[in-house]
Amino acid sequence: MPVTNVRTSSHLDRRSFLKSAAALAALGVGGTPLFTRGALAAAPETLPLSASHWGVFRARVKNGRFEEVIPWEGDKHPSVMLQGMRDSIYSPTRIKYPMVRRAWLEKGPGADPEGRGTGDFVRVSWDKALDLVAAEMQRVRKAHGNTAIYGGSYGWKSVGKVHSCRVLLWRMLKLTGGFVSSVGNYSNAAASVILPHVIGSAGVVDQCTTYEMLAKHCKVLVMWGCNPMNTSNIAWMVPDHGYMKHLDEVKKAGVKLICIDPVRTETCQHFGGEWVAVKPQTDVAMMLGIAHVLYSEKLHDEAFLKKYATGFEDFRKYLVGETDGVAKTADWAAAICGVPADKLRELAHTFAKNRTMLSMGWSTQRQHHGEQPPWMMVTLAAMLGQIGLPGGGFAFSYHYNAGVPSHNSPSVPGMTDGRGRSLADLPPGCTPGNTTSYCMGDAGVSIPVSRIVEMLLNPGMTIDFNGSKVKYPDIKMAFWAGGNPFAHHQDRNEMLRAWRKIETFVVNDFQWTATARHADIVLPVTTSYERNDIEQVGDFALSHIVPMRKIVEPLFEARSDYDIYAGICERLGLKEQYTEGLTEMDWIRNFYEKARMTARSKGQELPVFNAFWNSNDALAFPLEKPQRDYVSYAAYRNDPLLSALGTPSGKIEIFSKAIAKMKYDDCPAHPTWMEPIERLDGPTTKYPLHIASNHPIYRLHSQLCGTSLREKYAVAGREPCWINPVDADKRGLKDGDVARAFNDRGQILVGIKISKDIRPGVIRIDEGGWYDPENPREAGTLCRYGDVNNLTPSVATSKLAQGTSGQTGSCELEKYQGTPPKVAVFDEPAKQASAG
Ligand SMILES: Nc1nc2c(c(=O)[nH]1)N[C@H]1C(S)=C(S)[C@@H](COP(=O)(O)OP(=O)(O)OC[C@H]3O[C@@H](n4cnc5c(=O)[nH]c(N)nc54)[C@H](O)[C@@H]3O)O[C@H]1N2
Ligand SMILES: Nc1nc2c(c(=O)[nH]1)N[C@H]1C(S)=C(S)[C@@H](COP(=O)(O)OP(=O)(O)OC[C@H]3O[C@@H](n4cnc5c(=O)[nH]c(N)nc54)[C@H](O)[C@@H]3O)O[C@H]1N2
Ligand SMILES: [Mo]
Repeated sequence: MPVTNVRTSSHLDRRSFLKSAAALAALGVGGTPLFTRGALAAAPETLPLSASHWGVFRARVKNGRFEEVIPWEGDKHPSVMLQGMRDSIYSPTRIKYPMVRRAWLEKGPGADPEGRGTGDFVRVSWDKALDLVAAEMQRVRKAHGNTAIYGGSYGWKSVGKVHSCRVLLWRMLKLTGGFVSSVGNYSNAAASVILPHVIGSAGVVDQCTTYEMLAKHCKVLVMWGCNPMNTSNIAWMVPDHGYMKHLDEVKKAGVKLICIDPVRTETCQHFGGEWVAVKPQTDVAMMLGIAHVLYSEKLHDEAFLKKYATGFEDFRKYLVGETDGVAKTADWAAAICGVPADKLRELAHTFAKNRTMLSMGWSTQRQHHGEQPPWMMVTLAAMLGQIGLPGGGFAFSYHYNAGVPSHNSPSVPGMTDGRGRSLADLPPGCTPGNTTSYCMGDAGVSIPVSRIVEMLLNPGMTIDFNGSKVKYPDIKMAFWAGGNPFAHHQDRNEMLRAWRKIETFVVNDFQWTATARHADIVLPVTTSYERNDIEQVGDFALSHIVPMRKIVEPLFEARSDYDIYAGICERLGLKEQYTEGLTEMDWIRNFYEKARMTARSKGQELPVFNAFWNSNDALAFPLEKPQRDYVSYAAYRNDPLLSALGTPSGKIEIFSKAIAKMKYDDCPAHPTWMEPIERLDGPTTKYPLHIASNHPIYRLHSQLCGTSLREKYAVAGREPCWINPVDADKRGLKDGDVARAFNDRGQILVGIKISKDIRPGVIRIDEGGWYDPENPREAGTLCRYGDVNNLTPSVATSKLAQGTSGQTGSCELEKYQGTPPKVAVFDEPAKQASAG
């Protein structure tokens, strides 16, 4: 998920900035001071500008009500998701008041934990709610210490540097004593832990060779489980949607697109790409088959491997079967991955003969043994020998807005932890294994983020993690802001059992997600449309700084996360330390002024704050040639000594001595095919259908599920389940049917959508559907709407990364007999409706 540190090879000095700024000014598209054209001509008060994960937009406001979303003029490919935003302000699932679960309120912390999710809440005043939270934090800390409070609070909170709610929560929890934190993410945990061992950097947050360079030099672009036309709709900051124009340039240039994916994706369809419908979770076997063809036909680049990589010889022995007696031939691979051996041979020849870019998304590493696909991809690219050449090599972030060139802009800082230490969304230094107290929530413990349920179920247990050990603390209280664990975490029923061990669960949100419904104390927060803020546009493009202007006044009793934590700190005598005496606008101004100073050191003169804020427009930054011509790993290729990689050997590590030393049974020292716990046609797999729990087209995870956008995709009022006609026929299923998807972990209802764009044996149920338990007290109860994480396993990728395996899992489907139960999760909870 979060991409905040974009790395490019070159930084511009002042002179080159001035030169290019002058050139841009001559073209009338930039200059000093920096404003987008026509900025001041906008009518600020009628169409306030703001920004979201779905893009920059203007709001038409009438009588204090947000009536219409108008995509920003600078966004040439606005996301359809923008049209769902308004509903999240006004929907029946809006949390209106502070609420406390009745049993908790009447009988105290830990009472009737099975009753969570039943909706029996009591409305309380803000004063009472904040008193309860502050007192409970003190009680828990006094009785059990700081390590009894979990504040990892993972999730895709709203954009904005000031109201970044997870950071604000950490600031409060650190100031008041400390907490158990988390490292890593659900997005790319496996890749971002393995790749530093292999290429010396996290890979997933590195800029890619620009699309412009691909259009010029690349002949074959392989989208390996990679679908930018869906997943680049959003960004961790604000999406620029620049990828669309660039993708079209690549298409016009005649680059051949090959999509290796169980789904014929939007990207594949748009390009008229060739679809290779691999069996999910078998990509490593498929790549080994291709590697074997390259090796046995001497198509691999020995000189490159010698000069730029280490350990090929160890890998070679495995490839040809000297170590385990199994040659990883195309025929061997075909039997596993379902792609015919001739096709694998053809792919090997195509890759070797043409300038080829291998571009992998992140689904393949969000699987059991998810460390292996990215490692094998780098190995395959190293054998092809094109790494560092324009248009060739490998990439891990084209699906995530990379490849759009980075503008020359200053970064806008965010909140600190109250002791002056930066609290970036993803603290750059907080890589797994970093045991400084700063990364550990100041309580001395931090866990790999997706291990939360394992931690709750096993206090005191020690696990391996990338060469270090983590001992699980005993958690009594958890605080969540800006995430939806009852959507994002796997194996919902196991999770429900684990949650019963928590005595107090506090949730800040603006909507009644399943997480809020399972809380003990629910605090209603403002949406980002009800407050002011500031943000940058384009996680990689970094093209603008955008004022986020308040659109409407807060609804009901909603308060900002900032005000909520200030209120808690006030009760513990720490309000001044928390707020530093600053208001919302003070913080925005401060962050802008810091960016202005950084810009000045680059020779840019930004407008004064008031001019920026009142312009009601985004501030544009120049784009320069070195960034437009960026080629990843060119510096390494040109000078492997001066630009050595950050690995122990300074080279690409196909064999890692560091990993060998760890002696993990589930992560050997070179890329290896290992059977996942479950897979399509796997030797011990019980259920016949693989579940692709992809990222949704019309949502950001669970966000916007409770809006009218649902009408665009829901089938029979449920989350859609894509299925191939062959599999539907076998089960007597028709388009629009309600079906029950089930396995030993859980059961959900889904709406059937028959499509030839999905491989036989695979169904697609996107992650993020709202969990709607029929009987919340009963383990294994039916989810009426279709939260796919009732079916997925919670197994970790391996001891190395301890990442989520959300894209692993298999199930069976059957037509639902009788009248399906009504979906209730999008209704207002009864108690709130009757309150006040
Ligand atoms: N099976 C399966 N599971 C997956 C995945 C998968 O591919 N397959 N993908 C995983 C990935 S990559 C990710 S990143 C996670 C995503 O998981 P999450 O990031 O937890 O999902 P979101 O739905 O974005 O949840 C964000 C929540 O924050 C709330 N929120 C927004 N703004 C604010 C604010 O200002 N203040 C407060 N207090 N709350 C706010 C929203 O209302 C919403 O409830 O899911 C993971 N789960
Ligand atoms: N619209 C939208 N965009 C998003 C998000 C969202 O929720 N909605 N979430 C954002 C976040 S937080 C993240 S982390 C990224 C996630 O980005 P990704 O992880 O790349 O996205 P996914 O949709 O999970 O998977 C991408 C493709 O991989 C394919 N795939 C699944 N399993 C396999 C397999 O075993 N082998 C192969 N070869 N292909 C496979 C899927 O069919 C899909 O086409 O997306 C981001 N972008
Ligand atoms: Mo993610």
